Amino acid sequence: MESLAALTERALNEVVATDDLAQLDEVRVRWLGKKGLLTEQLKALGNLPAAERPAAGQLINVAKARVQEVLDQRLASLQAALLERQLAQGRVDVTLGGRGEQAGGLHPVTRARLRIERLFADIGFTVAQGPEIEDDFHNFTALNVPADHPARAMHDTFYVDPAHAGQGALLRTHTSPVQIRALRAGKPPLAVIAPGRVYRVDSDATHTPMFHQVEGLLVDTDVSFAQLKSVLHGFMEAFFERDLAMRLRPSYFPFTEPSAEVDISCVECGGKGCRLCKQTGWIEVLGCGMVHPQVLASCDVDPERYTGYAFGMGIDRLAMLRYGVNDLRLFFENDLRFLRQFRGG
Ligand code: 2NL
Repeated sequence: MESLAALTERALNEVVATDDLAQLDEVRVRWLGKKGLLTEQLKALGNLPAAERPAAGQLINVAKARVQEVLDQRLASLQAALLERQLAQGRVDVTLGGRGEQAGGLHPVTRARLRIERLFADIGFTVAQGPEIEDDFHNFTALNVPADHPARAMHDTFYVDPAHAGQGALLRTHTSPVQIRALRAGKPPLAVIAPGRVYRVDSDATHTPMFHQVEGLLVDTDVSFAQLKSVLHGFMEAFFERDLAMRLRPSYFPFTEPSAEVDISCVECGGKGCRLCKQTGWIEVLGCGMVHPQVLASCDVDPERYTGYAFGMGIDRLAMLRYGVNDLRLFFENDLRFLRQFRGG
């Protein structure tokens, strides 16, 4: 009869000679399976005198463990090789064109942003961009937000190093720092809009920790609140492609004085009252005001000579209103059944 050592040798040779997972599994079953050749050895122990069984059984178990170990190693290396091959075959040519009806489209938030950019570019604004990781000066101090203002606290602002909340690098909470940079880098007259991602510690049915905002800033001599109101009204009617009523309510922002919140007549019911406008007939769409003299001074602009207006609005919200999306979270789930409805845009 073949010795245990010879059997083990044969099993190991078979394992090492396999070159795919199916073969390896056949080898495993042949040697270690329920009726495997090494397993059968254990069953044959009954033929031995009782005194010899424990020692002989232990040798067989050691042999089985050795074969199992080499088998596991082979399994790992065959799996790794298979993955390599699959990755090499699956390489995609990202330069290939789209395929007709399967082509993608722009995300509705992107569509809304591009629409806003185009409408303001049409009346002479330039589009500015800036870093999403900001410092305290550009995000808060230059905007006349005092050091003890609640917006700076941990519960509103994401700090890059949470162990030092309230100091150091932060994720911008609005796109105003882009305009601060633009104003400090250039000289009035200046008209910029700054669209982009902003971050706040806030997450529920109507707030996502990252959202999209666009802010506008115009600085020149003799800028009036009436100009601000007229530009915003023109923008809203162009964005929604319809006549709209607009009203301003007094409000407060540290960076503007006076400040106002702006409502438009409800885009769903036209002002009669519905669920969207909570029966008020009005929808709040933005905040605005005349740039605070302190903000101009922080940008080395003489507040005696220059005046300006500024405004800020949420792109996600405007996209919801324009495209009739009733749940903010749909914009962030990237469910293809939702996104495909915006194909071709
Ligand atoms: C809102 C309100 C607002 C501004 C943003 C601003 C920027 C500079 C100077 C002065 Cl550089 N103001 N931005 C002004 C008023 C309101 O946003 O509700 N945003 C979603």
